[in-house]
Amino acid sequence: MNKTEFKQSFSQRLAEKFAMGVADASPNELYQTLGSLMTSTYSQDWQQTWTDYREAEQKQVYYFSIEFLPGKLLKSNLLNMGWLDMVTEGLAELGINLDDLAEVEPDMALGNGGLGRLASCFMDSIASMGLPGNGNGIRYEYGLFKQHFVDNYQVELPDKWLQKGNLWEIRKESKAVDVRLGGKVFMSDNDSGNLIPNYQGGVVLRAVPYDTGMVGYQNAIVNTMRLWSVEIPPEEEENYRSIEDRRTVEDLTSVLYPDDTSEDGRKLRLSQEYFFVSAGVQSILRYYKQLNRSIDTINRFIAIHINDTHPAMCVAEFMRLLVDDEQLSWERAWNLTKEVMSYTNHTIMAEALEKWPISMMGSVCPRIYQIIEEIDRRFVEEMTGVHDFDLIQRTRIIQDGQVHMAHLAIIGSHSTNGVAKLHSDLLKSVVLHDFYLLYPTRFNNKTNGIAMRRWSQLANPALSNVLDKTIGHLWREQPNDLRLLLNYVEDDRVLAALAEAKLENKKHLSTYIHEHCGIKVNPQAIFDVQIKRLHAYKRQLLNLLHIMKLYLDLKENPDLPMEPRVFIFGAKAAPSYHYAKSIIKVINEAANLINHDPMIKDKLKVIFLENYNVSLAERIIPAADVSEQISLASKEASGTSNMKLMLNGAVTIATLDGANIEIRDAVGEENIAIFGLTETEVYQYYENKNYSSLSIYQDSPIVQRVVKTLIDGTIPNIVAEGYEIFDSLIKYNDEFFVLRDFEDYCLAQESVNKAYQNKRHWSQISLRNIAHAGRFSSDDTVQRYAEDIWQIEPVFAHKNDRGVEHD
Ligand code: F55
Repeated sequence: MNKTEFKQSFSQRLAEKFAMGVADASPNELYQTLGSLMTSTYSQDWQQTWTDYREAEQKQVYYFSIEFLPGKLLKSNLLNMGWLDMVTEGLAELGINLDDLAEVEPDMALGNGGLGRLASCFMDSIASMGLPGNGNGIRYEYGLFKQHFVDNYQVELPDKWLQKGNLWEIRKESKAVDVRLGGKVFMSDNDSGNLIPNYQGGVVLRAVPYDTGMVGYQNAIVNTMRLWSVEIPPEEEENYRSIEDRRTVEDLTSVLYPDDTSEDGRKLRLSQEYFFVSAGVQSILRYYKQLNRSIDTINRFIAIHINDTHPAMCVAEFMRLLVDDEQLSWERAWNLTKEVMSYTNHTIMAEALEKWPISMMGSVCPRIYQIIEEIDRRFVEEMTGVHDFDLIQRTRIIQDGQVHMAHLAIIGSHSTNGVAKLHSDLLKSVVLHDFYLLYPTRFNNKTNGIAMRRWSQLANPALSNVLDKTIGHLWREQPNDLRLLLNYVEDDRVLAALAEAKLENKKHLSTYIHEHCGIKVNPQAIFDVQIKRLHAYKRQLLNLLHIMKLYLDLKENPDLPMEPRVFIFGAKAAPSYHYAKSIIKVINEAANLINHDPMIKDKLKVIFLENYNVSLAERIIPAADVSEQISLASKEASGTSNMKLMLNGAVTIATLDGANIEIRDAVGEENIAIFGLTETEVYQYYENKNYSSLSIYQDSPIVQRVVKTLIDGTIPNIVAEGYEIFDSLIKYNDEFFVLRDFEDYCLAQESVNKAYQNKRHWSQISLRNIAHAGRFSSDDTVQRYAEDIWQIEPVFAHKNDRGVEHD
């Protein structure tokens, strides 16, 4: 389609859908029109992709994730369709600004943070690499809560993202499957002497899939993200007369759990897990059976990926279908299951390792529980005599009345991976060490990556232009080409152009800040950014304490030589995470104090932006000068905002944690500010039990001075919160070593301050960060999953083998 044709089709579609001309239509009507033109166009490729995969009988991967966080789809689909420029110009000629339409689209926020966003980056990359892969998840009626600040406290509001409909999804009623929940199960022999389950009681619910096209980057591939929604089967209507009965069903796919570490043990969450696992696995098997292949070869056609432990019941559900329905022997079914399944671990925080009481699992999915018991029994039997008793007891699935989901995922799969080098090493040496002894070859690393297209081309057109002019446009397809930038590290024109693009982005963000917080910030100041979920281990508190130090220093000496700084936060706290919410309150009150102190002028500003989400990330990241990656070493599995910020030219202040280490290796010591304890030092403290935050506090006047601001009235309106945080640091011995790292952090901050004084030098550091960011492309990450774990190939490769051309 060319621009003229587009304009014509667009006006025609608008007339058909809304009986209107451009002049009368609202942004929403224009958005709906454009969206419908897009979906009807890529639908042909979508259908063709399905057909190609089926006809080529290609091995496909199904990425099971209880969260997906795609954000807005309009512009990324336009980009991937190859339509972005044409549509931007065409609409402009019709007097329409594409960005106004993009504003209308609600963020699709079916995830909490890093894990969900990673799943969506992978969906984009899998399609863009032409790999046969599908997402499988839950279509939550309400996404992650919307965050408001009232009296500087976080308040949560529901995210009714489907209110105006969702034009990207297709409801596929004909692909629905039934999922059984609750009741009891008894095994008995059937006529041919096979054991079969007899179910009594419980409910049968309908899982209806809503498919969203995952448009590959200009390659005519459209993969599928399938999200399941619960319904009452029409034939069961009479059993659900009361509103209450109906609500129990509807609740199942109603809300995303807003907690990103600890499971609060609710039965509903476990039911959600089984619901999307069962629906997904059943629909995969139904598809496979259409191929008319022996069930014994299913491992050559299907791979199932378990994204964190939430879908770990895939192991048992797959066994159930092979053993109960397909009548395979346990041994045959078990070997196939292990070959099909693979698992990614995303955390080392002990409290986030999922466990379910056996009574609860027995009541939600009794047959699954039986199967897990049998897997556990056979595991113990197989290991007995080979490994020592204690090791077996520590690694078995069922322990102390609980089902350990990570154990199920590891035992029932052929691959367990971590998400950054350090994290994968810690899995082997500490967190999952016992399993490493049992299955050394199952463990591997897959460092996370990011969808370069969204986080550079879409989010940062100013930088993209400079890159095109400097190194050509091949980096858009081959992010490793960004290295060509290194040839310009001494080129003043390029350095100035990069600085100019950054300033432009900072001006845009300043406008947004002014509109949303009523605060004027100076775009020439250092924009220092920490954007991630609010968690004690991520140490937003460390950032705050340093800000308070700067504030006190400035109060003492208003002429302190210091580059003006704007500290920008974006973070949601889980609604039940009291401590994290206190940190938000305290940062907000400190911000209020500092921003309105006439002595401080514009040397220091603190901005906490409300409702951090994917769209806000796309505004903040291109404007960042400094990237705060300051988790306690060993606690952040990888981090991915670190990669996004680096790609956009921000300089990282980091501990040696997660993927920060790989960023340091990529850019070199001189282009990153590293500080703090190493993971080894942290573990030494644990071993020797000799950390004392109190002695640090007593020995360091500066630590004392800063920490006291929490309780001495310096920051107004935080009596309870101030004491709570003060106590966490002093009385409860500072679990995340904030005080231990404080002075080193201040030194790192000072080195950043110094470096910024020399603008040319700063631009050079920034350039080197951009130049080395290509290695964190999720295209490469999924390629490694495809080769090492899933054993899948791009559809083109397969077709070429058979001499079929792809158009
Ligand atoms: C969500 C729900 C539960 Cl119950 C547990 C965890 C989560 C979750 O969102 N975890 C999460 O985001 N983990 C993060 O995964 C990222 C992608 O691998 C990592 O970069 C990050 O370090 C890790 O914290």
